[in-house]
Amino acid sequence: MTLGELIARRGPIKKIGVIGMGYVGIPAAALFADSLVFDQVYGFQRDSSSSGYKIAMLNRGECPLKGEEPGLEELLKRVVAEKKFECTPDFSKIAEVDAVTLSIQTPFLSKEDLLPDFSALQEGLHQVGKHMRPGTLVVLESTITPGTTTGMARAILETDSGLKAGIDFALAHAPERVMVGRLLRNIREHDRIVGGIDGPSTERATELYSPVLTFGKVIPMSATAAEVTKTAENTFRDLQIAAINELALYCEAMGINVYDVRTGIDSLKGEGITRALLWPGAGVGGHCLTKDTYHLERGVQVLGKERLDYPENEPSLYVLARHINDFMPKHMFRLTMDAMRRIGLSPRGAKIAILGWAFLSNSDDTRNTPSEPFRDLLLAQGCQVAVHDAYVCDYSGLQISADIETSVKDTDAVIIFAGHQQYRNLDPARIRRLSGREHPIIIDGRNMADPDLFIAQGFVYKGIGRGDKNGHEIVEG
Ligand code: SAJ
Repeated sequence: MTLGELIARRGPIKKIGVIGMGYVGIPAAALFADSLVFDQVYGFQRDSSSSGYKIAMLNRGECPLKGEEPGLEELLKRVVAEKKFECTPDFSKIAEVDAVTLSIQTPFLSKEDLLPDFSALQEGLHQVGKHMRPGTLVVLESTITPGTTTGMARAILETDSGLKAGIDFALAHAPERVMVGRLLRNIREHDRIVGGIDGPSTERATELYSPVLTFGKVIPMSATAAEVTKTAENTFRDLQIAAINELALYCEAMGINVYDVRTGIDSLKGEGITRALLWPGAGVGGHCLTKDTYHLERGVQVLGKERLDYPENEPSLYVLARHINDFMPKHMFRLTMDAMRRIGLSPRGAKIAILGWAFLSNSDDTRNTPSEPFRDLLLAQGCQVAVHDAYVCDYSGLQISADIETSVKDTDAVIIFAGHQQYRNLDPARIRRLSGREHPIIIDGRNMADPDLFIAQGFVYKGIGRGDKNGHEIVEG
């Protein structure tokens, strides 16, 4: 019997399992459960010390995710009340489902070697292999190195189940594309990349995801193409940011304003001739853009090393882009040191206020924040550092103030690192008074300050891409 016949004998997908009750799995399970097409959804969650609490919470219809997720808690309450969704640590129930998805995080073991930690995902795959029945559809939603679905995942599932992918069960990759704060909307409205290891797998996965899409549509392709799509969509965003960051560095060196140049370039409109200009800044954080380039790079090494034709002795453009973005906090540090030299201030003992610890504007998300390497460079010079961020409550071992005036009081330099809205209208005269300095320093990493207003108040100003202002005369009192 072919896989197609096995699936036809099993009939339409009615019972679904979602493994991993995190910011991807919970909304996915709730939306499957809310669909009239499906009868029952199990949310599988390990009863671990760190996450086991979610099981009881979810079964009460409560959402364990922090931060606002419009509509999610009401949706959970409804599907729990209708008994269409149940969270359970009993993975043997995988034997009951027609389709099971794995939404398990794949962090990097360490920033240095950039190797992904697939251990949690592998544990989930072992559970599926152990319990799944013939004819089941298995879908990986986690961000994975290209080659993982047809490689490691397939191997674990086949070994543990004794079944063969593409013959006894369907296997696909459908990468998540959700952003916190808009989880439900993203799943419903974004197009869904669905990549099976073969035609029947792609078709079965399309049957699973189509009912939850509203504006979005399914884009079918191979599993490996789906893995490359996900990692490359973030690689390209990182590349676009690196491109404008490099232009900002050039403009500083040439004494011009990168934002004038950006406006000029962006004026080139019309089909096919526009340019993808993003915004220069103090650095790139988060857990998507800082990692997915390295997933893609490893994928091409795993899948295409012998066949890859590439300019000899040239580094990957994408990895170079990563290095440029990771250089920006160091550039912010050099701008700070330059400003100190202008007023003969020694870094040792200098008091610095970093405004913004989150990696994203108006967010509390601190994952891989570029503020941290900047802070470390200052500490290595003997600076005293205070951190302000009204969105971030705690960060291991760091004192964070939510009050700007406290943060900038009696400081030599104010460094804008995040583009939080409240940093857009800082009052130069007030900041100067609070600093108690004749010539306080301001380093603008997110184009939040008007250089002329601060310079007029006697500040030493430096801004990313502001080659037109960074060498300004210092205005005496
Ligand atoms: N950044 C810049 N300049 C820019 C844009 C961003 O320096 O022009 C910096 C931000 O300050 C931040 C980092 O890059 O430190 C990442 O910003 P981001 O807007 O890309 O936010 P992320 O990391 O949350 O990216 C997510 C990704 N979504 C998924 O992986 C599902 C990404 O694909 C989305 O494009 C992005 O959200 C988005 O557009 O919101």
